[in-house]
Amino acid sequence: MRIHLINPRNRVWSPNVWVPLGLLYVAAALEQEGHYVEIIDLNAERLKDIDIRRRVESADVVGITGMVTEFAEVIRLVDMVKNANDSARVVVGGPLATTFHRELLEASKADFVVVGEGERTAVNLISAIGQSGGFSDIKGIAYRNSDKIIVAEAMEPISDLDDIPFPARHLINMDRLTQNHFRNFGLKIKGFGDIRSTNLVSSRGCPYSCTFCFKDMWGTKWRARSAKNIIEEMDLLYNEYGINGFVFNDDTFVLDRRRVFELCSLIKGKGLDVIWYCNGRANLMQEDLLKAMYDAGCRGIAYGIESGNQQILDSMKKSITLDQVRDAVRWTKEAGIHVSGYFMIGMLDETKETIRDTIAFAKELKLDFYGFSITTPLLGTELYNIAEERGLIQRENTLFKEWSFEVNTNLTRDCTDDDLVSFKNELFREFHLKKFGRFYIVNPTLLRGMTKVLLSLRSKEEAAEVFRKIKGIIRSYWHKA
Ligand code: B12
Ligand code: SF4
Repeated sequence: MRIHLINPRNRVWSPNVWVPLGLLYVAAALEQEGHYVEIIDLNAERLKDIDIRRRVESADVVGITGMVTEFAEVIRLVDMVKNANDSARVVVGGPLATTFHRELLEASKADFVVVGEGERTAVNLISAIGQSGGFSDIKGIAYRNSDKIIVAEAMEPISDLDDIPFPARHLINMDRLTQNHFRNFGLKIKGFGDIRSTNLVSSRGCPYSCTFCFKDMWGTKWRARSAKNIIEEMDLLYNEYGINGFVFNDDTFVLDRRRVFELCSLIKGKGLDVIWYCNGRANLMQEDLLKAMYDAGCRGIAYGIESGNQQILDSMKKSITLDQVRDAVRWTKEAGIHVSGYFMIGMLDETKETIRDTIAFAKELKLDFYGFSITTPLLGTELYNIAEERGLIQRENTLFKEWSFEVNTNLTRDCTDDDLVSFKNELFREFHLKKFGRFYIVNPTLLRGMTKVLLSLRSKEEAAEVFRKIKGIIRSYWHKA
């Protein structure tokens, strides 16, 4: 079968590029079964619609991935594919499909939706499509049967992640998708200069229960690749693609400290001259672990700190304390590792006072990089369910284009939408513009990136999205709380 997989274009204003790992894992599984697979990565290639149509004309099956923010774009792509090639079966997968499987089938001409983990389900589904039918036994899919939408039983998770082939990176132009992620926002850290970096994922799932987090994708059981399997992939990327920087996009990279220690000693043992970045978790960090990570090239750790108020942290079931955050940040800095912290404002039941606690805590921590978001309840999360019970959800979920920069649903006790935006702007000014302001004006990397973004705009809508983003940054200077 000829299978063409599409990664929709997202965040048109961002010069950052990420390898579409989900599609490449699915592609590798399909290639293993002898299928012909092509990747159409609209983030890297920025194709015009006419070229997309041409690229799907010869496909037997077209697969499309996406996140919740891409609902409208995925529907548009499904229709475009069907118009260009009405004999192709269209399958949508990824976090969007996992969240909105019914809505996608209702709103588009998609033939199938793959819910959850994709490798095995895609192989079974494509094989059934090739044999023209017999879909009722296939787990993990949703589809239309006459006027009814059938949602099959869930597919069991793959028990040993070492068994799945590495992402099919040979199908994409890795040069286009390799950049120095470490230089973002003008971070000038020794050793971050001459880096060609890429993203990878070493585990799936997370045992924690943060109420705002979408867990339907990977569930609560943590499944990890072995350290040996990860080093094999790093070695391949280092030797075949000249990659010397790695961004681990795992939700909980550090959950098993023995695995991290083993990976660190394998990196050193192999003599890989690399640096890497991962997500940490304040309650899981220890000084000896951080030292070993630094010795093996770890130069950045991101923490989801979320709030500076313990009651708010507890109410979101974050399972960390403010003191654990203080310790983790101090130890990480002492180990010589760059610390990023991500915060949320406008959580359920927040008040102006609790937001002020977050601002004060953020100041106290003196981080190297800060990220702030306005809380958005995501369909499929506990937070969304509580907000819905309380009658707080007002807007159509499928219309979300961009999260966390504006108020989608006000969950607070005493803040207006305008208050929240003002807080966000204040935080942006205080923690971002003051520190990185010059980066926005004179940085050649940014200028190059923005030129690339502007040259690649395909429509008035995309231009409007970039303009809205730039306007938002400029307004942040003046908009006071
Ligand atoms: C890295 C990352 C990003 C990166 C890059 C994304 C990328 N393409 O790599 C960036 C920074 C851009 C990003 C942005 C956002 N992200 Co994000 N991100 C992630 C993260 C941490 C890892 C993604 C990854 O590589 N996963 C590993 C691969 C293997 O998994 P996968 O892509 O899901 O693919 C598997 C299946 O989904 C399926 N599959 C996928 N596609 C297809 C297609 C077909 C045809 C088939 C059959 C199967 C299939 O098979 C794959 C293999 O099993 C995930 C969390 C996570 N652990 O997955 C969140 C996650 C995907 N992000 C999320 C969110 C909410 C966002 C934002 C909306 C956040 C925001 N505040 O703005 C934005 C949206 C941006 C936009 N405008 O569209 C949510 C998505 C929720 C949802 N229901 O859609 C997640 C799940 C985090 C969470 N737990 O809440 N993100
Ligand atoms: S926010 Fe992080 S720690 Fe919390 S449930 Fe989600 S992945 Fe796990």
